[in-house]
Amino acid sequence: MPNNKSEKPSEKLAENLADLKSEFVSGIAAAVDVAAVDAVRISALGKKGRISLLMKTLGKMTPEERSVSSPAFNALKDEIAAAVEARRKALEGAALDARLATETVDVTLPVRAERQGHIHPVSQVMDEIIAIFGDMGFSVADGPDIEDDFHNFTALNIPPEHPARQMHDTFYLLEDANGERKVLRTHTSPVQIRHMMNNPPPHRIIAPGRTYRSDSDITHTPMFHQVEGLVIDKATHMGHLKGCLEEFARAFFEVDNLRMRFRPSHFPFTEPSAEVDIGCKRDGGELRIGEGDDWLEILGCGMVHPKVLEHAGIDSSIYQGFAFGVGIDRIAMLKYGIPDLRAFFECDLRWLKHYGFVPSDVPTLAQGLAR
Ligand code: 2NL
Repeated sequence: MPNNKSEKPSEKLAENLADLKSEFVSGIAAAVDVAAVDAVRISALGKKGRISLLMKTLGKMTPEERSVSSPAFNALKDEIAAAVEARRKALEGAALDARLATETVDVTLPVRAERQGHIHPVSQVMDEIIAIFGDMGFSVADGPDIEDDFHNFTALNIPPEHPARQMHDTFYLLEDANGERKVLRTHTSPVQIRHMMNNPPPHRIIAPGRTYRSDSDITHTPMFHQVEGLVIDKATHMGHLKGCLEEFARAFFEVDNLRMRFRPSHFPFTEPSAEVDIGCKRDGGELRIGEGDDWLEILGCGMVHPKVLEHAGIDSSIYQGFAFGVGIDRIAMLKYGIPDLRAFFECDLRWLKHYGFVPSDVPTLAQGLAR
């Protein structure tokens, strides 16, 4: 660097500061990370940094010298501080971009097998039942879990003194402002009552859903699942009921020549009423559906009681029909060999992985209900 005596002191100062500046600027430009930028900052602006030391010389200068040096030093200090800040920002931005690049998720990739969720057997069986009855021309109806006394009991010809109404069977809510006590529906029949009241006949519906009874032991849970079916038309008879339920049971249990029998029974909402058994064989702990000469009860059914039709606003001198009710949890256990009902509602992922179904295998009659 030329430094001859002909130079004025101010020129010499300017040249020295320019050298210092270019030294720091190239140091800052060469810094590859935030730590390196910080090292340059400390060497320039830290307590013992070169620029800080220059600032300290101002005190020993004459006022004339200081009036030239002070603005020059401050300008240098500001420029270096700004350059440090700019480089730090750039490096931090680049570091963030690099980190984000390593963390990108390609949402279009297929699900990893070990991360795949499973369809609960209850959901699977509901979908199977909907597929079977859908194929027979039934629609799916739904309604509230919290019901009033009329839709859950009275409309179904269940008299006030009937044991099913009593405290130990039904979950009652607290009295509302009108003194009315709502209930958690004890069956999905109220869905069908509502459907009949809100739509003109004929009717061909199923009502799957959650139901509630105050009952808890190895074969009962306080919340369980049911599907009910209802067919109402001018000439619907017991033969239609038998054909419909035979078709259902054969499709559901996937046994072509399933033996079935209809045993006389009693329900307040049907007359006549029957319980339906299917043929099975019990050898040891194993149950084989469609073989042997044993019987297994799977559902209840009957011709809808005229009083129920009248409660639902249907003229029972013109219309008649049948209804049935199936416990979904129980037939899921039977079909898929699941031993313990209570495990259904424990949300154990290992259980679900074992007994659950692959979401993409949607049940259809054409492709087989479950794979
Ligand atoms: C059973 C028995 C049954 C019905 C449910 C029904 C519904 C209406 C009118 C008449 Cl709206 N009946 N449902 C009929 C007979 C039996 O369920 O054992 N379920 C698990």
